[in-house]
Amino acid sequence: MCGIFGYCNFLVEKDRKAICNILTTGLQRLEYRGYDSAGIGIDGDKPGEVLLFKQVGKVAGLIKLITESNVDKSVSFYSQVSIAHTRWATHGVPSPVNCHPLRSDPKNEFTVVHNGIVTNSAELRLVLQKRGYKFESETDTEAVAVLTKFIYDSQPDKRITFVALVKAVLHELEGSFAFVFKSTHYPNEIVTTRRGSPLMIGVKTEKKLKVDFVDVDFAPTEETEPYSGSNGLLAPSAPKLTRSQSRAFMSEDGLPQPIEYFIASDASAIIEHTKRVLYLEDDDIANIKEGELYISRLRRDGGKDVPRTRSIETLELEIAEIMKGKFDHFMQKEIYEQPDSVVNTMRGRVNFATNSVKLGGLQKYLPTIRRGRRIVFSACGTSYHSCIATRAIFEELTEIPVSVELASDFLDRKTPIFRDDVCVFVSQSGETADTILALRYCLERGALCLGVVNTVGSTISRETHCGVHINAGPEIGVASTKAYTSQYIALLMMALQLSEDRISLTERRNKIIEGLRQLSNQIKTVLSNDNTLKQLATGVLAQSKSLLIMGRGFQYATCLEGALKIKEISYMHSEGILAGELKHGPLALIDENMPVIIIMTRDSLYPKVQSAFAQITARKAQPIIICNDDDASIPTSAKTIRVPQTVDCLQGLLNVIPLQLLSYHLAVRNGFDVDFPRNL
Ligand code: UD2
Ligand code: GLU
Ligand code: MG
Repeated sequence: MCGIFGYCNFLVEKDRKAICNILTTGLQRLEYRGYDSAGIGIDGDKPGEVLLFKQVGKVAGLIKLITESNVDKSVSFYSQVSIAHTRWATHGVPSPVNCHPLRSDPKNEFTVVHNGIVTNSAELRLVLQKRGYKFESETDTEAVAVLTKFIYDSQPDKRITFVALVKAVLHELEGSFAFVFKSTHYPNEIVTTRRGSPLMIGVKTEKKLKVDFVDVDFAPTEETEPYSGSNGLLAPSAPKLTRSQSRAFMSEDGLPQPIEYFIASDASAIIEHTKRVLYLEDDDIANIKEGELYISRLRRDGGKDVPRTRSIETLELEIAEIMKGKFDHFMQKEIYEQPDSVVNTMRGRVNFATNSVKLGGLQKYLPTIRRGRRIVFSACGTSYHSCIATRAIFEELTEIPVSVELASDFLDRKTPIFRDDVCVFVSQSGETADTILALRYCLERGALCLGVVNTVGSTISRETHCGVHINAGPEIGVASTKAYTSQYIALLMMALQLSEDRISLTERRNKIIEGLRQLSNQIKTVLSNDNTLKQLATGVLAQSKSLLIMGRGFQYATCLEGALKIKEISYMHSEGILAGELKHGPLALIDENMPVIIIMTRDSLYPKVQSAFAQITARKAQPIIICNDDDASIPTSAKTIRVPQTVDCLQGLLNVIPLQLLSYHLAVRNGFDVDFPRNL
């Protein structure tokens, strides 16, 4: 999820100081993505020696560590490969040992940097530990480094190529990742690969490249695919070498030419060195060796519809443009990341084949939680809304009473808390002051305390007895968007797992899990209607001073969260109103001038929301309706925001997205800095 950078030079002289500089500058270009620690791996003075520098905190701290170390910075290298990483921890707290590069053993035979999550790392770790391999970190990544060494060690003649070795490793891995591998057994050689996480290679030469693409080796023979199936781990065999020559890097006269390569997860780290960049596809394996770049495929068929060349493109972007991709603001980028972030939250946890959910962090505590006499959620702001959103499904699935508390109010009231209470603390950063105080209050009273946080190693993550990391990736925009949908899913997964022993609810659970499976694609559909929202923001709503958002049941939380986003980002007055409460006051606000959004997606409360709709239209309001895309009962004259239908308890995940987008467009239209709202 965070930053990868690698540097290879061939026949270009660089001293160690310059190399470290290139690496740390590369990392600094990736800093905007958010991270908790940083590290580099470079060649030592003796052949076969690799030096690692790792530091928690900012890259500046890493630079200090390198500067103050007594390694000789003046040593020159004509050819070398080095790797660097900024980490956003998912497996193991931010600490120097958990920092990347991770290594296979104390001699640094294999060192790896990794973005993403390897979901079967616990199993791999067990297998490897049984074979006597030692682990020093808590990361998923270390299992990959050690596995590489294990496969290498089990080659009788050690003649396996680096590429074949990495292929063998990849066949054992599940999850989403980008890797760069370095090894003392393969000096001046690097292997890099990706599956579901971006990776690109910049090329810098004096002379023009011969062609502007690299051929991909589709490995027509058995030889580069040593294992079939995933139990290959137990029976590795030595593959022979095959490799296609890449035309791009040959010099005209056939002599080797000086060249530098920059590997990165993001073009912003490459652009200052070269504008010539090649993007890797999923399951591409790139190998840089003796100044040449080879690309091959993990599987023999190479994958359906995968092009047979990778073109070397010329980037004409400014760094600022790259950082936000095609987006103008981080908030917008993060809204658009949701099809991926929701999958990352479920990765390795929801098993769609068996319709089951397993949150590793809660496993041991399930009986205690089930025995609890009530569940108390405490949170602030958006996190509080994720609790409101999932409260009903929690109660339905677990049959345990649930209360939801604003952390500050919870403390003000000095609420009674007992030993058999289960208290859940939800916070994106894990550092929300009021939520931490509420947590400590409950700890003192002996309750079981659970955290639901995005930041591994944060105060709430550390001080709770157990919990769930939502793995949504760093959130840079100050307004929380993707963290909301991921918290929502994390809480829902918790409810699903807690109810796994209730046979009578099997069908309900299966429907929800099926809904989760379709979620990512449905979010894409919602996002594709962004233009409607932009039109609303620049059209009917442009001059509004106020906006009411109403709905009920599962959608009440959506109303509150939508209204919060609008207040927070576009500084417009907005209120979320429970439609059932209309006649007890809020109806007085309604007339033809009051802008209203009403959430009318289909669920069991649909008739009741229709009656609220009738009440407000009777007072001449002209509400904008959030409804399902196939709902024909909506008056044709009404303005609608259409969303796909899903299971009732998941519908809020889709319905909130138009409101996130709307608040974004309203803010942009009013000329506000979306990423730095004025109150924060
Ligand atoms: C965990 C581990 C991972 C690996 C994997 C094996 C971490 C961050 N993840 O991923 O290293 O061993 O299991 O399957 O190390 N926790 C709290 N409070 C919170 C959030 C989490 O105490 O607010 C605890 C949780 O109970 C667990 C650990 O932190 O013990 C990791 O939680 P997770 O959600 O990352 O767990 P999982 O299984 O996805
Ligand atoms: N899962 C890896 C870790 O926790 C990599 C995280 C990242 O993408 O930075 O160390
Ligand atoms: Mg803990």
